[in-house]
Amino acid sequence: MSKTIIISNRLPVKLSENNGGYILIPSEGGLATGLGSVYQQSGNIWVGWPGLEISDEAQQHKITNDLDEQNLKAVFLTQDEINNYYEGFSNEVLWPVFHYMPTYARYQQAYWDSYLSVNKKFRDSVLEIAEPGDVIWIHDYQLLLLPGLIRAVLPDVTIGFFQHIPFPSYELYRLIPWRNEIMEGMLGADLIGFHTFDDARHLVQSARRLLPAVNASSNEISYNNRTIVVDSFPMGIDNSKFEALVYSPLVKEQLQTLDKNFQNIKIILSIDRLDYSKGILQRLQGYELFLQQNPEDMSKIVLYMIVVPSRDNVPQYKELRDEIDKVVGSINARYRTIDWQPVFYFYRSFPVEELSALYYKADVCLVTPMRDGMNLVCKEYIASRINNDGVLILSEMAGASKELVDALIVNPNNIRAIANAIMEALNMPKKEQERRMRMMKEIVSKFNIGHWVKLFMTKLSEVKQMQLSMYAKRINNSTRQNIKNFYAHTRNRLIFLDYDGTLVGFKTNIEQAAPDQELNDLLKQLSADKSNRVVIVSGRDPKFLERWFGSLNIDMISEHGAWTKINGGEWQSVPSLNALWKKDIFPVLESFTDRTAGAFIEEKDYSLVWHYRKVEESLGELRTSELVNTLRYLVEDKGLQLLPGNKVVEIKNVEINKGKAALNFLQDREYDFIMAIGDDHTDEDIFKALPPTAITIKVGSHVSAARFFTGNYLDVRGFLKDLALNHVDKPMNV
Ligand code: GDG
Repeated sequence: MSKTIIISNRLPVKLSENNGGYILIPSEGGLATGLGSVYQQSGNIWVGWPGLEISDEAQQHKITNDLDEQNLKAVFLTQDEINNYYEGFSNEVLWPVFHYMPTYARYQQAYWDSYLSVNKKFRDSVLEIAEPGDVIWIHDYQLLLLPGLIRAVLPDVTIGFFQHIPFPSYELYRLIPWRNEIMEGMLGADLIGFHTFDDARHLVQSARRLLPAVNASSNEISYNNRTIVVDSFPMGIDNSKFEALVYSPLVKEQLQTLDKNFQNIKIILSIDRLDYSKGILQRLQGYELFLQQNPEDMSKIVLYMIVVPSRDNVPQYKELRDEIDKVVGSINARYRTIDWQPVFYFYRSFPVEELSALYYKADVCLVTPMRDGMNLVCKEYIASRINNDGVLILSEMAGASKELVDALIVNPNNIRAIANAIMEALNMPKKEQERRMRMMKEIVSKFNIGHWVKLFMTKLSEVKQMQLSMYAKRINNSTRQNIKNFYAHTRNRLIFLDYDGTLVGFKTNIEQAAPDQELNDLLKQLSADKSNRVVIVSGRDPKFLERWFGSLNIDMISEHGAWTKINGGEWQSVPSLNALWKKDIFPVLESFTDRTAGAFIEEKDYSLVWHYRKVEESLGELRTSELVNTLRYLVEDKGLQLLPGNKVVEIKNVEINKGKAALNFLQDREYDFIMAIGDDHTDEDIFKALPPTAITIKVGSHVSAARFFTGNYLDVRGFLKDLALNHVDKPMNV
């Protein structure tokens, strides 16, 4: 039976030394709770690092057995790996760049080497248990290479990947020296999830710009003959746990102390791990500005600030900690009175009951990261507000701001805006607090952690289904064999072959797409068979086709059907075509070409083509959509057709159509084998025009009227070679 394997850098338990041995302490984190329902089911498993270096083999063995009972599997890491893969590449390269702080990044080769080798270590551990029908869900930036590494060994396995931190825009991502390897690793997944749509959009754009083999439309990427879906799945919390905590005796006790210590004082709460992405210093500045601007409010409020220690052996973190100490010290020194101090600062972690009491007690929660994938603290605050009061001030740079729109949203760099938001929060009428809090609670409770897991898993299985339905059309070995057998038993064959993208790859320079020796030999071989009538159907002009195929025994359709050449005769054009319209359209294309470096116009007898294959991608797309809008009405008035294609926009007479041209070939003879292969949407006209028994094959995409599809021009060549060899196994119908 198939199983689900969850993989993350850390297991949902932590090893802790205890009397010379070890004990396992369960994690209280939201992810562990949410995925508990998945990995604890019999047969399923969670793979990860247990959080401590264990070098002794006997200990490793014992821990492995203990973990096994809880459906957990450890990947043991050495201190060197922890330093280079985890602290190094993950936290000193990926973390700063993905949080838009590239100046903190240290691109060291040793970090990368270790990152690659540890990802391989995780792969090997997974391969010990994974089987082809399994569902694998990989988490976060420490394991970006893992989807690709597993895919290389188990090509059909289902892989989901979720990244908990932001994915930056291309301009940031491209800074990483190993950006292509990382992108290829991620694209090993079937479904890639982020907290926000912006992150998803950034990944799709980086993939398109970095990997030439990537084709992408909205949130679908087609790469290496697979379709990968990229989507947003905003993660939630275990809201009922936080609601229930407020009623627990331990929390009640904490509340009594807080009530006693902060009588008639409003608490502004701030909780973060020590990190430069959290905007802690700017928050303090905002608070200080508020104090300066509202001296009458002093002594009625405090900032209760918890910073949880993290990575403070790393110089940048140590500096940040020292800086926070200094700023807090300075604010307290400047504004404190004999019975009041403005900032209560704690540099340590707290038991969850104390957090719960603080969430319940705080009048305002101040969450202003410079960048945050989601931020769960703000959701925990909302869940703990059982009386529906309190105000959340939230940075627009946190993923959570996309959902919690009823918070007071601030730009964390805008110190004045933070000060003003504090002012607004402290003075907000109860009714307004309640209105906002109720709306936010609805979201936090509906989109909770269980819902998140369900949404992701459901989508993952839908993506797999979608891929399978594509595979039904993909030319697999058995379809290929059937077509070969059919071919071998027929004697009157008509074969339509598109040229660019079907028989040769896509070239930046259109003149470069000349046929090579292999293709020439193949076409010669195919056309030498007396049973075959081979027709090249292209958008190219007659001159180009004549130059490269004129000497072969093949027929040709050029300019998408405007011209035809049969049995080595003269080129014939479709009767009554006119090209007078070109003089009106040409100047429009020219004005776009003048504004767009790299663009050029190709003039054919009965069509004009605006090419942008050499233009910077996004600019090319922008100009094309402008061009299409500009020409739309002009083209209709003149009875023309506008055809956006692969890095081109073509304008031609409506009567010209590859399908119509192809049908002419069917009139003079009876064929027992008809086949058409093409890659762009002008070929769709042929696929639709041919009888349903024809073998129609789309190259590079499954969205087509064709019956089958195949990956790229190399697959087409291999397939045609196979046919030409004409090997017969057994007769079969296709
Ligand atoms: C990544 C992304 C994304 C904090 N202090 C204490 C404590 N906490 C708990 C909070 C909360 C969690 O830590 C912090 O929440 P984050 O949202 O920052 O989560 P991370 O795992 O650090 O970060 C982030 C998240 O993944 C989920 O995808 O939201 O953007 O960076 O749950 O309650 N818990 C206890 N004592 C503390 O002192 N017990």
